[in-house]
Amino acid sequence: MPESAAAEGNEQAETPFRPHTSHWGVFSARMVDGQLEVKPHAGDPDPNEIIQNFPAALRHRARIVQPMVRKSWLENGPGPDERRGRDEFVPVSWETALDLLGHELARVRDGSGPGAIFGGSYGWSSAGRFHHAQSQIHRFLNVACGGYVRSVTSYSSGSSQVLIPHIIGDHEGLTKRNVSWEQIAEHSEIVLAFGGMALKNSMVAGGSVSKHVERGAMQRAAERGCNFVLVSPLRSDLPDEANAEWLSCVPGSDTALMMGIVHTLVVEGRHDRAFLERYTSGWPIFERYLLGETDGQPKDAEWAAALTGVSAEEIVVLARRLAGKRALIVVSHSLQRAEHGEQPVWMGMVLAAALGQIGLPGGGYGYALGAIAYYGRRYNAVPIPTLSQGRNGVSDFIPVARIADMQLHPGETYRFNGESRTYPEIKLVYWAGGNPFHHHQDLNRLRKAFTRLDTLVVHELAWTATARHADVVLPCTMTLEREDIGANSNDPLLVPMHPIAPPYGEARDDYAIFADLAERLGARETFTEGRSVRQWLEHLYEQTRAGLAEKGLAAPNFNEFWKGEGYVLPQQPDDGGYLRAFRNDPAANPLPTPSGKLQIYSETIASFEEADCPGHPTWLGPVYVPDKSTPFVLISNQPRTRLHSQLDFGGHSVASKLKGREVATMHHDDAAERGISEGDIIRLSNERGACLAGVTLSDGIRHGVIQLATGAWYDPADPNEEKPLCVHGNPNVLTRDIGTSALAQGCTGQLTTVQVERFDDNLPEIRAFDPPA
Ligand SMILES: Nc1nc2c(c(=O)[nH]1)N[C@H]1C(S)=C(S)[C@@H](COP(=O)(O)OP(=O)(O)OC[C@H]3O[C@@H](n4cnc5c(=O)[nH]c(N)nc54)[C@H](O)[C@@H]3O)O[C@H]1N2
Ligand SMILES: Nc1nc2c(c(=O)[nH]1)N[C@H]1C(S)=C(S)[C@@H](COP(=O)(O)OP(=O)(O)OC[C@H]3O[C@@H](n4cnc5c(=O)[nH]c(N)nc54)[C@H](O)[C@@H]3O)O[C@H]1N2
Ligand SMILES: [Mo]
Repeated sequence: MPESAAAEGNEQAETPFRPHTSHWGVFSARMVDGQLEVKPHAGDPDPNEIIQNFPAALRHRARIVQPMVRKSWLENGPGPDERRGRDEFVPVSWETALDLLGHELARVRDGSGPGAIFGGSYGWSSAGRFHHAQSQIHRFLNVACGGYVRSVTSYSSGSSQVLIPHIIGDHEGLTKRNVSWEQIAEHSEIVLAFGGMALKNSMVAGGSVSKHVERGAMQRAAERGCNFVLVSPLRSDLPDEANAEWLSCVPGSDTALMMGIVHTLVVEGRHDRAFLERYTSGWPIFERYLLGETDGQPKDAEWAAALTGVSAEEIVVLARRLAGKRALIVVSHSLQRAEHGEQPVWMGMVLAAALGQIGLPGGGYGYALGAIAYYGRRYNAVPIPTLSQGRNGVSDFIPVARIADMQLHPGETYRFNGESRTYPEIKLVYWAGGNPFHHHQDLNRLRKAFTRLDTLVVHELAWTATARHADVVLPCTMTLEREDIGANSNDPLLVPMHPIAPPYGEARDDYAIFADLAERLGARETFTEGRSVRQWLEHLYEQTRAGLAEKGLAAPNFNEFWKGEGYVLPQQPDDGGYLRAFRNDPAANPLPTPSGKLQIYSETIASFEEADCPGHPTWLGPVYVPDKSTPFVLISNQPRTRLHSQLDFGGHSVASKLKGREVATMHHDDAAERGISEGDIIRLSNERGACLAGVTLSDGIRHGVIQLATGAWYDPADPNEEKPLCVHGNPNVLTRDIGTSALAQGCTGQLTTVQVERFDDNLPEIRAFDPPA
């Protein structure tokens, strides 16, 4: 056979790449000789390498092969049990697993009522509008069990979500329809970013993202002459392309720094009095506090310098540089994921208001810009497909990060957003699409909390620590093993997500699992509405198609859409959202706050009388103060090589580890003082627990600070101990399980204090990715 014919023959036999999407980007994939190949979407200017976790993950031994039931639960029935997370598992058939679980759900539902089921099931699960695990589990619990205790707010923005409606208005609008990357590229003169806008973070978007635009936008802005100033303990929180100045600050001190800047503006008469007068309420009360008239302490640059580690001179110069410019103040989510996390969010708004820039293109307050790729973009003009979740018959809820408190303190009261509430008595917890052993703080406490239940059910694609602590473990498909529609309300590309590989082992779709369970609870028809998966996709697609048709736009039918590479939806104008409208005409477009203005003082919040969240931004003293036994501040931020804990066993994530462990960053000098060198294994510890990590040394981190990203799977050396050493590097064995304040009760996982030592003992084996024996 001539060579060219052979080549042709090969080409014909080649499996085509087919489109799919993920939280980390649109891509296409195919299987060749049992190996998965992925390549990023051709239209993406700056693809995210996290998609490279898929190939090794797809058939990894960490995947769950078949349904499993915990031995003691199987033998003794449901009930509180210390052995959760330490016990053996018994493989069972799907039939048996679903019979047992259907029976248990009926027992709890009929015996204690749906209010004894916690179905918050917080977590990012996978992209795909139909197989979205949270939508599936909530729909199932509503339809088949009469509802569930839910969770409100998120680990991402637990304090800002409660605070912002009191002081500005709609949280979603503030983050998603406000200052955009297009405006920054064109208009901003100075961008002051507290916590930065790290590209590692904005590479991710829940649902899908077809174009990663952040790097390019910062580069264009910098080339035009826009100045970026980064306030962070880590220099890498802005990309090289931003050409930023770096102000290294003490973690947790941003509120003081902002106050020092505003104080300088005020005493030098550089604040925008007309703006404050017209668009804000409560400034005079705050100004008295700022100037020290109420507490005897002026919040001046000298005062701020002592708290923040940024010199008074730098603070004064920065204040002068900001005044009169098209200035954008950015405050990252991370700042509010710490005790008193409400304060920097509120004070950031006050700083932006004092500069008078709120509502102008490229200026004002870009809260959370750069944290995720759905901020700073345009909204779609038509609805994206959404699965209806039905009606929840239970009104009770908890703030999401109070999950361990709920289980450890049933019947006790707590404060939340001005209310005194009571923790419910939960018997059964059901999780699909989240990993509390990733997201929650003080994991040794969480382990204890999970011993108190009758039953923990987990749907997972792999043996996470959460799955290991469950009584019933049901293996679910990975996104690549099913068909779906990918979309995000801030990304124009609607993606036909084709199945690339058959399900692993006996794994089934969450939908199929819930449908069979619903049958056992007498609700199959209501749950499935008689539709197959493909019929559901057609049904959901119709929402978007109808939206397009209504606008008189070409609206391909499902089959045409399915055959294509993705359909580009129309988007709304980049109009600055409600803050621009408010600025242009505050009488016609008041903010949905009690005063209709930006609330520098909030009577409502003041009336709650919470000592840890007074009526205006307040410096409540440093929280994360190193001492002799814990001399370092630990930053546990988002990981660069994966999304949270997802596919930690994938190739890209594993390649970033050192001797199989997560890598921490510390300053050269701090390391030298402790005899620690590049590439060593270190032990981080405090009163709550300890973990091992690899270490890399840098001068891009502040002295006295150590950084260890989240996401390494919890891997206890000896699970029978009360506070076992995590040998893999999960920082949540160290973080404290306490709310941001009585106002918001948000997650405080970002910061804590720790001891750091070189680890010279024999290195314990990593077993996080081995299935249980
Ligand atoms: N210390 C500290 N802790 C933190 C943070 C921090 O800054 N510091 N950040 C917090 C933040 S912002 C967040 S959002 C949380 C994130 O916490 P999570 O959202 O809980 O973390 P993920 O690892 O994304 O968990 C998703 C899980 O769903 C599984 N999954 C994926 N697809 C499917 C599916 O189709 N079906 C089912 N059943 N399961 C699926 C994955 O395997 C994974 O285990 O973590 C928080 N925790
Ligand atoms: N690659 C990747 N991207 C992600 C995620 C992921 O898991 N992986 N998770 C996504 C999710 S769910 C969310 S909510 C967002 C989270 O967005 P963020 O919460 O903003 O992200 P983090 O990486 O936790 O923190 C950003 C930076 O804040 C800095 N920082 C920490 N404490 C302080 C402080 O007190 N002061 C100052 N000035 N800076 C501080 C840290 O150096 C850190 O790198 O990220 C999203 N993007
Ligand atoms: Mo998040």
